[in-house]
Amino acid sequence: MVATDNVYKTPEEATFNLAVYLKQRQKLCDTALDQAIPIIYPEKIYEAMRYSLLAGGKRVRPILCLATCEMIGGTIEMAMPTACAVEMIHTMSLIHDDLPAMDNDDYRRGKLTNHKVYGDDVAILAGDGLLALAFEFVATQTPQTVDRARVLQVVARLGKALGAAGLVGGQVVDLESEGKSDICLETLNFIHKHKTAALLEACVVCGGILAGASSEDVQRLTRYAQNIGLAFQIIDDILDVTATQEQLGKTAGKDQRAKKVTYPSLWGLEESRLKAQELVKAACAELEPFKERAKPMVAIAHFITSRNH
Ligand code: GRG
Repeated sequence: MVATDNVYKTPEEATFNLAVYLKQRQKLCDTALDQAIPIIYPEKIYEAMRYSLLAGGKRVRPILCLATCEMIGGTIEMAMPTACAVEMIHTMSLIHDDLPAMDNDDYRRGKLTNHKVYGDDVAILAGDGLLALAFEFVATQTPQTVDRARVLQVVARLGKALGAAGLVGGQVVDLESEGKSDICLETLNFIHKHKTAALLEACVVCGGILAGASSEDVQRLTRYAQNIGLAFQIIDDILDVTATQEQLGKTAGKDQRAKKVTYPSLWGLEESRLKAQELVKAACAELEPFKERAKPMVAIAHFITSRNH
């Protein structure tokens, strides 16, 4: 008799356990990130880069990158350098976002922000160092078995997601909108599609490209990621109102104090939650053709709306 995967498992074991999955994947990512940046001369910059990178984020972005690569038929090894790169880029954007010239925050990931520990000058350079390393890492560490044309596409997609057409553009409109009470839904959507959703989209699509996703798959992955990206930000806005500093690891209630227009300020908390759930449902519908293989990606999408930090 040929045993299938589930023959000797209880019904609980046979169903996908997201908590266990996330914990395992976080550990894999943390180990790879730790090994990516050894401390050499000049020690201060490597220590500053490691301080924020290894401060213990949820690792949603690298986990999504690995999960997409596996769903399309690739391996963790193929996508790990890109997964590390997206976390380096994300951390870099957090370091710069927290600077006095930007959002001016004292806490991040439950610790003092990078500039509070190392000063503004080194914090800016730590971000720059992480950004440069991200691209070097994808180019030099992706296994040679992965087609170089795919690696080149990943580099191009990451660059686009970060620049003026992505995070940088979203941040500029966010800064311009500060203190204005007449920000409309279109502008709010522009900010978050660029500041938050663009990088999540790059994580998912790059994971797929490394595994050889077809153009139809890439379109599905793009729509999945855009939907979870916006849902992620809606929940981020809700948590700013409802969660504590201890839960968030950063200052809570900041949006209200800064009189920022947010999804809850436009729609209210309940309507915002419903919209986030609708976006997650639409995202999951895109994964139907991948059947059983989509289980982790579907569960991660639901985690985005059920998380409390
Ligand atoms: C990328 C070149 C370049 C510049 C950066 C500062 C800036 C330009 C953009 C700001 C981007 C930003 C901080 C967006 C917010 C995204 C967001 C919702 C962050 C919270 O992410 P979580 O909850 O955090 O995944 P953890 O700590 O768990 O990783």
